[in-house]
Amino acid sequence: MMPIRRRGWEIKDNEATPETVFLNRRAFMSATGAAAAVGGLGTIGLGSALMTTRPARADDGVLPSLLPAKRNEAYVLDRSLTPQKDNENYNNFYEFGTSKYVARAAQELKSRPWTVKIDGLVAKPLELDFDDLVRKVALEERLYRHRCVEAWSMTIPWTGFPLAALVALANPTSGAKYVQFETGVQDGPGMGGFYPWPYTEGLTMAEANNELAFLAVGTYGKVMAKQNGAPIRLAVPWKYGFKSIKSISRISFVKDRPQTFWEQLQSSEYGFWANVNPAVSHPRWSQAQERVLGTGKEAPTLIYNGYGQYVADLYKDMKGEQLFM
Ligand SMILES: Nc1nc2c(c(=O)[nH]1)N[C@H]1C(S)=C(S)[C@@H](COP(=O)(O)O)O[C@H]1N2
Ligand SMILES: [Mo]
Repeated sequence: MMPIRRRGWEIKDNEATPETVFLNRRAFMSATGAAAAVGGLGTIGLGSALMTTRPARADDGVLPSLLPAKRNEAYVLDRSLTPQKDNENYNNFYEFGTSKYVARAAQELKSRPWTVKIDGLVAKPLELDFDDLVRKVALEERLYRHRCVEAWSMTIPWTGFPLAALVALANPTSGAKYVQFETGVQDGPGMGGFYPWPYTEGLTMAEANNELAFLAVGTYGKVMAKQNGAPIRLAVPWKYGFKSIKSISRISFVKDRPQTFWEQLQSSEYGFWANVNPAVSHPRWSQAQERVLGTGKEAPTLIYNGYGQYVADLYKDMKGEQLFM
């Protein structure tokens, strides 16, 4: 049940989803019938017919006219991009179910019209219409690695803009020490049970202003597929994937460190910092290696997922914190 190393695509899906395994055990332990919340496990495979690249949809708004955005060549990779079909057909989006095959279910997400509410410790709370927001910022493409805490990885061409640009728009007061993100998915078919919905995440102000922190609105030069977190999601590539919250509808500037979705579920396994580190094992598996999706191969995991030159300084005075969990 607790594989230390897993091999490519040979493994069964229910072994490839440690986050699910944890939740499933909780469900079995629960006397309240919450097992229904992980009912998706029983249907693995049924929803797995591949979603193919979609044409622009009627509800895509202004974004298609701004794409493709120019690639920012500063962010280089040492591996090839994950095939788009893998990126769009092997997802974590618990609001739509615990299986990896939620692409079809996620098409129910109503991603337009969409507003991002900005509140908390700011000069003036804002409600930004998604179309207005993407017109206001300078979109660019960045190639980033993505490392899930479950020991698999992808390499993704995102289109979006630096989170720092949104922080500047928000104009937080000096009392703001953290940024909290909340997902706008209110009634996904996977929601219910013991999960602390809505999905929330958080960063320090310094992390949010780091040049790597990115708000993505597109992938592979196109409008982002719904299963990847349309219309706007975070990409913080030096942290485990669960920090990169999807379908954001609220960003709050706060004084105290926010409690995140995963922290509330199991803080000893999925903490606030969640920086990638091959030397710090998850309590139930090693983080030394990763399955590089689309290749059938494993590769060594890198400290800060290879982004130490950008982010290591953020943590140099935080020795007492659980930075890698
Ligand atoms: N709202 C929301 N955001 C989420 C998740 C989720 O279940 N709900 N899963 C996270 C996890 S665990 C990962 S690995 C990535 C997966 O993103 P992808 O499916 O686009 O590869 O999204 C993250 N963001
Ligand atoms: Mo993940």
